[in-house]
Amino acid sequence: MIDDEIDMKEFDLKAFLAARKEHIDQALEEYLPAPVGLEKSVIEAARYSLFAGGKRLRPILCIQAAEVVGGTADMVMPVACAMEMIHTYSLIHDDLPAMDNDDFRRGQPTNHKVFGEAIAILAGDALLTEAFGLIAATQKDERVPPQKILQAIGIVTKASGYRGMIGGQVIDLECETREVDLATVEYMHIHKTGAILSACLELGALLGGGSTAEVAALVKYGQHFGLAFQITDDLLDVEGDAALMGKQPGSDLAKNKKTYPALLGLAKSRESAKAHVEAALTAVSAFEEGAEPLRAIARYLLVRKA
Ligand code: GRG
Repeated sequence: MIDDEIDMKEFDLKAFLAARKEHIDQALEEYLPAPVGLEKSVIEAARYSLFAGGKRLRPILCIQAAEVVGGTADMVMPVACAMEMIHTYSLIHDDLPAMDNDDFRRGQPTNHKVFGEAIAILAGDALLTEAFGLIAATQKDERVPPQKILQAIGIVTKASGYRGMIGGQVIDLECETREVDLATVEYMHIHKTGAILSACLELGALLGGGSTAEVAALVKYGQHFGLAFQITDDLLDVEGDAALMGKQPGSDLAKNKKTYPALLGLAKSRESAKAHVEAALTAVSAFEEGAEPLRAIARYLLVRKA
């Protein structure tokens, strides 16, 4: 049992994240079919990106939110993995020539570089579609009421569609060719990156059986976490290490991306990331020791190298 391996008194975040990642990888392996049949190329392409070394941050946050309100990892594992599949689809499509046109991600050639554009588009589409099937399959778990599964589908749709990630991506692409203010950049970050992260916490808390107040507290944590995550991502693109990130820094500047460092400078961006991490910690202060992993993950944003 993963939970038995966690010593909350001497919390070792690295070991905790590694154990969680392994658990999630096993579940994803179970949910994704082996590449066989005439359609095997698209499954191979989806698996290539899904198992390319992602940190599994989104499913980990979903599981932590469930546990902190008294639920269990297995109750939310299908939904947690569905969110990782949606995240993976967004990265495959984001790297396409029509979008950011990136050749490398996580130190490996991007999906379209290996499988071609058409299969990469279809692999992303397949991951998004199958994610919803996986959420619907949660109905087999009698601890999760069907009403909550319907609510979860609404949350995922809002966070991943034009009211969330896709909306943010459109703003990101369209802002490359015009000047924008900090409020617009913040709005873009909240939608492009924050919506999915925050939805992971909401889904975990909801399906894990949290009260309305508990769900609201975890959503607040997710919103601040999302902003801190994206600001630190912007900072890494300026001052990160290529070997640790698996891609060259400086791509935001080269593409005229509107980022926190571009608008605020490095020092103020770091201050802003710190303020959002502190606000995320405040949001979960009522949870006491059970929220220690969430606290440690939020603090880690300020020192992350990838
Ligand atoms: C194409 C529909 C569509 C959306 C794209 C999220 C997104 C919108 C694009 C990703 C581009 C990007 C680099 C955004 C910055 C934040 C981010 C999502 C970074 C990658 O997330 P990590 O660090 O990735 O959690 P790993 O590799 O660990 O899975």
